[in-house]
Amino acid sequence: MSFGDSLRNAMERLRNSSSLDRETVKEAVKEIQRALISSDVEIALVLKLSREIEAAAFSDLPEGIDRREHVIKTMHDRLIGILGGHASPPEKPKKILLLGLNGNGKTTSAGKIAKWYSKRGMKVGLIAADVFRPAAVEQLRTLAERAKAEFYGNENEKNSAKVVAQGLEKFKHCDLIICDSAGRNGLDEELTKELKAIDEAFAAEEKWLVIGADVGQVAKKQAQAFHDMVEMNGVVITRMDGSAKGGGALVACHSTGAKVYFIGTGEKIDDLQEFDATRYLSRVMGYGDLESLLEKAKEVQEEEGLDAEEIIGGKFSLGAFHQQMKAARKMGPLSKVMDMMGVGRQVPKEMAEIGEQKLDKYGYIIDSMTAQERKDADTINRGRIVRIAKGAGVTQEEVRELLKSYKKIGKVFRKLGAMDEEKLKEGSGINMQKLQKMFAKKKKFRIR
Ligand SMILES: Nc1nc2c(ncn2[C@@H]2O[C@H](COP(=O)(O)OP(=O)(O)OP(=O)(O)O)[C@@H](O)[C@H]2O)c(=O)[nH]1
Ligand SMILES: [Mg+2]
Repeated sequence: MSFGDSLRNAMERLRNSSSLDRETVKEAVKEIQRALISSDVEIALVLKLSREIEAAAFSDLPEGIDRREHVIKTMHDRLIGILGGHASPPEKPKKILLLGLNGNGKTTSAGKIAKWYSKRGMKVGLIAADVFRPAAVEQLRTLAERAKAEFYGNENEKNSAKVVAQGLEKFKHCDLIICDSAGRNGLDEELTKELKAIDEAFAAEEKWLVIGADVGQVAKKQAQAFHDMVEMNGVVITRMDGSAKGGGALVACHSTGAKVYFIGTGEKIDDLQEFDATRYLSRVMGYGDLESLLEKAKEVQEEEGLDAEEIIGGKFSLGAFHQQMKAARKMGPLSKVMDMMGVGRQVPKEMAEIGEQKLDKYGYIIDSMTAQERKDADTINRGRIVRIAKGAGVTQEEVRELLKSYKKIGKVFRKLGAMDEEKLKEGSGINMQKLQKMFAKKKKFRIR
């Protein structure tokens, strides 16, 4: 069972039990322990958390406070606590040094962070201080272009501290300078020496460790070592989009006192989000992350001139379906969007992974329909399918496939209770307010 599933089970066990006896609390605590341990959280911390929850469960409560809610709230708050709460990234940092072991995502994150700040109006310069891997300079140069940031690298210089000094000289006019350093397989003497030299030359106030969500048990050791080496004070956790949920890495980094500012959620330059433990918890537990989704929708809206309501709200007709699929793809793979809505698991795989080409075809098919057909898919009979297929230049099978997909997605939303059968027929299916209400309902027992 996954990290999130176990946590959700524990919460629901408490919520649904007829009486809140010692046995129920113990079972729920056990479930939480399993979730944390399987996510590589240190045993000592897990035990401390368990004791706190059990103590809260059977302490004397002031009158008027419901014991069940009190336990659930304690559990939720303690989990948020060990995950690190929320720390907004510094608003106007001057220099950021990125550190980490091989392949954890430093260079990719350097590009993402550059774009994040340049979108917020800062002039950003990127320095490639990785003189260790020949391709590293080129990798960062390409990313800098995408991030609309300036770039400095020097393939002929093998002393990384010198490259840093040259970069600093070149970027005097920049608001923010980000320095990408080289990784090594292990925390050896060579790496320590090099990073200390870079640190001295760069003299950044922000030193961020970049660490993959999938590093497992060694997260604690790595975080501590980098902390001791250069007093790193910030963290970026990458590969949060993978199967590892990063619980161990989060807890480990938080325990060094460094703040987790960002999480990487994919390989693309826009796949970077501010970290917020409450949202994170809600998402891994499968309750969705509507706030992140709305933020994404807003960005797409601004960049592409699309209507946010159309993207995740609006009428659920075939026309809107196509719009939504198109817009959703701009926000990332549909599977990820669905995850953020908390319905990831319920969406058929073939739908979640729908490709660009197929989406284009769907567009032609929908264009060949009459307004009435677009509004009410039930009116599309065999004869109409033949006509639509001809008009769109596709096979009848493809038209049927689109109709099937549309119905399946409709079912998912219906199941969520975000819309009812009658409303669906009227074509006023999912709307944002309803979705929000639904999330509010789910949030209720989280007691914020
Ligand atoms: N899925 C996913 N992949 C990522 C993420 N961040 C980085 N990657 C991938 O991880 C791999 C390594 O990323 P790099 O940025 O080159 O890592 P690095 O730490 O600079 O590596 P070295 O310079 O060799 O030490 C690349 O294939 C990236 O595309 C993320 O958030 N999600
Ligand atoms: Mg690199």
